Amino acid sequence: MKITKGKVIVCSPGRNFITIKLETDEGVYGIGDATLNGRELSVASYLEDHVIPCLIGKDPSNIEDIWQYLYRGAYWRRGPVTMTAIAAVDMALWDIKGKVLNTPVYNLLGGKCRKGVMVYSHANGKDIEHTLDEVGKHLDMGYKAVRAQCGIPGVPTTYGVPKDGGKYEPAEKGLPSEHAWSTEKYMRHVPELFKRIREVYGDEPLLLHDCHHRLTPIEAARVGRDLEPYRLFWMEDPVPAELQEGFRLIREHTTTPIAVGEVFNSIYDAERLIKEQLIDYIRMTTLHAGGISHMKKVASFAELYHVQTGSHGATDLSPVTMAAALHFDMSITNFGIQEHMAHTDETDEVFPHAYSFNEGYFYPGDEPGLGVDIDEKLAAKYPYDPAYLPVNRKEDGTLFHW
Ligand code: EZ4
Ligand code: CO
Repeated sequence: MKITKGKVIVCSPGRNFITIKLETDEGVYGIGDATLNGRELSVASYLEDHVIPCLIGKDPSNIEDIWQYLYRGAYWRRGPVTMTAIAAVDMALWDIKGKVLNTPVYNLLGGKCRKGVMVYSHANGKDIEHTLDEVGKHLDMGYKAVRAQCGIPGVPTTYGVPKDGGKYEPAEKGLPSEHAWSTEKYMRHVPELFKRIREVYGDEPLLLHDCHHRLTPIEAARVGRDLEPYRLFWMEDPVPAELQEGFRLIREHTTTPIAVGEVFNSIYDAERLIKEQLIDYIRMTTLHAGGISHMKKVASFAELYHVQTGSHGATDLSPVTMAAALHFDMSITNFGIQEHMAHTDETDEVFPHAYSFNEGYFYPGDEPGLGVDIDEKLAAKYPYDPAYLPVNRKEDGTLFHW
């Protein structure tokens, strides 16, 4: 069997997505997600100009060999663009293998470890009352776990909170807009949010919160400690994680579980965090961290150190990634939870998929391969529409982490 053709499909059904489609001489094709929010076209070029030409004529059965060819063979290792491009190819190859063997990808990864994949959704509100309503709506929809984010009094824009009251979407059209931030105001406000959620909805719902890399270790230690009475499932991205050692200080001060990893792209980004048991959940995804093949290694390594997975699943990860993540989540023993942010109807129409939601759990479906496709004709109706994540400044104008 040989790869005969590869193409990159750029579309924007509600937001921008990059998709690779690999075709073979036996008529079977596979698809993979290559979306890197705000840097989409760089991955498209990486694939079109440098990866696809090397794949033509290769046997798509040899997934690990192709992975190594693209990783070691490029000489330049790691980095979000490279690892997203490799991931896209990897997903497409697993999709092809499943279709050829007429079995869902989770079967190829060792089979099902559980009945379904527990997901958490997002409740975002402009203030505490609004967030309380949103938490209630998601619990009514059947979600067992909800991430709560809330506008902060005196701060005009906050991560996770839509400006216009519509659905929250991290990328905004046009060039990057500027947001403002006050750590002091945030730290005063966030414990009140979770106090109120527990008062209204009781102890049972699993509650999560994303600090979005905005704190220092000692600030994160304080937030973790202040939130202990409300028993969070996790505190996400407490600090920027370039300095893995920074997590030790947080760990020494709080029992609030810690999750990190959505911007990681290699097992080496998490090596110390996992080995020294400085985190509880590793949030790397099949999309930005080298595909299913690399994530299997991350999960196996994490398993040794009591670390569970908590795969990133925001709207900038296409339904192709959602499918890949669900097959992967089903197949590993140390799965923790999967993020889920609903795509727009336009996105779901462009990417027909077998996965489904019921009472807080997602199911990958039993179609051969990943069980997701792209409707290329429909995709062509939604051309690329430049959009960027915002940048963030402190109140005095200092450029800060978004
Ligand atoms: O800001 O995916 O947990 N989810 C997140 C996301 C990220 C976006 C960045 O592209 O933090 O909303
Ligand atoms: Co996050």
